[in-house]
Amino acid sequence: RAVFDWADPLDFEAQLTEEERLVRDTARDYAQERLLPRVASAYLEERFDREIMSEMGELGLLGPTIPEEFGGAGLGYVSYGLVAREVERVDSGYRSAMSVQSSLVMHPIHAYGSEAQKRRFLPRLATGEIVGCFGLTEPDAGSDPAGMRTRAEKIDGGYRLSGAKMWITNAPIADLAVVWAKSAAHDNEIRGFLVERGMTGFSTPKIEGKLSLRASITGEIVLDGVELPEENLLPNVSGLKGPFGCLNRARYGIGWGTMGAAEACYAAARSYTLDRHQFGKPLAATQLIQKKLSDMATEITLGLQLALRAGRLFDEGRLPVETISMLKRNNCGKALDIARLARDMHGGNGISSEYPVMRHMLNLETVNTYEGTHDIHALILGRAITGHQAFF
Ligand code: TGC
Ligand code: FAD
Repeated sequence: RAVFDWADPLDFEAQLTEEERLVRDTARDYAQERLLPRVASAYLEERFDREIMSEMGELGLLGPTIPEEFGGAGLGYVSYGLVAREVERVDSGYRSAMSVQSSLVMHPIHAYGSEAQKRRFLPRLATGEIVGCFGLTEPDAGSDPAGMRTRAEKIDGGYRLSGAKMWITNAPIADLAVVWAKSAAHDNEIRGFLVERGMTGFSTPKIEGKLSLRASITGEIVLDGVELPEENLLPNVSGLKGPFGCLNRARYGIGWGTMGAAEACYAAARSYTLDRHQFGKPLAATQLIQKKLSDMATEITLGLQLALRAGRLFDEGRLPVETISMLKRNNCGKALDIARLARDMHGGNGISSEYPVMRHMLNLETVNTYEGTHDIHALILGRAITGHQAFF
């Protein structure tokens, strides 16, 4: 009879193409050899090493779906997902840095930017020479971005931006910020603006004291009457569909990434409970522990199939955005449950930074919240299922 593989019960591996396996292996080798050794101290010291962006850029892990003529790798969305899974197997914060640059900065410039903007920014973002961030959330507008207060007013030759963005990944180290603002010159529609480091009135104070995602750097964006030229407006999109088009891609990547974090927790819990003896036998030889491992294995196996199917549909241009909500919501929620179980199964050792489980658990609290909270995605799905919106 066929042999059961505890790490791959449905032979996920066989469903990948040769190219996808190659991309996955590159990302896995990098993550395990270069990211894993630095993550525990980075987390404890609340530190993000800037050179990670250049290292990822060198390997083609930034903007992997962007066409090669703009410095990307021209890969499909399954490859992008596989990269997210390998990076988040180490830490959600590192995947965050990668997905903001790829989906939230390079994608809007590629999809909505002018030819000049694409040529000027994309190749340097792809190599990690410059770092970008994405400013949508504000102190008083999170789940409801339509309530944003940031404004753009028309001035001679360009725009003046005023407002503030909150909880922005990579902001303190960003050379470039994609900022969404209501533009008076465009009927108060939401428009995207490229704000560059050095522009007067633009600052990005770091948010200190996070108890989650500590190996990722987060900040505010302060826009104190920042004046920018007409050529820094993203010309080809207007309205909330602009930022949502970027979020679709980042949410999709999170659906994959969280499975990497869950797999790391599952593997750690299996190995720990096989080694650890209590009451004269391995913890793994008890019924309760086996039930927990079985639940983890089942949810990861299902979650990966969901991600892979979504990726195939994405590459065919047939992935509904509501299915992305299902993927993001399910896989984040399940990964968080798995991390909490794994933390518990490690007993007292589970709270130590020597084991990865509590770090993953704390990270996943953020991942469950950003890019649309768990409940917001239930409402997006609920609207699609019933035809009734229940946000307000
Ligand atoms: P609604 O009326 O639903 O839509 C307004 C317009 O947008 C269009 N649209 C979409 N377009 C593309 N993709 C999607 N997923 C879209 N969803 C909606 C829609 O067709 C409409 O277009 P038009 O032309 O008719 O005007 O808007 P609403 O205001 O009712 O939205 C409600 C809701 C809850 C769905 C939405 O606001 C939402 O998703 N809220 C969550 C906010 C969120 O996800 N924020 C994320 C901030 S960025 C972040 O967290 C980065 S973390 C990065 C990291 O570190 O990894
Ligand atoms: P709220 O919107 O105030 O939600 C609070 C609670 O109310 C949640 O449980 C929510 O589900 C619930 N709720 C809200 N509305 C409803 C409703 N209608 N019905 C029922 N329940 C509801 N944003 C960016 O723009 N760029 C970034 O790079 C970025 N990076 C981030 C990094 C980190 C570490 C964190 C923590 C956040 C980041 N965010 C970023 C912001 C993130 O997207 C928001 O935190 C998220 O969208 C939720 O918004 P909020 O925090 O204002 O919570």
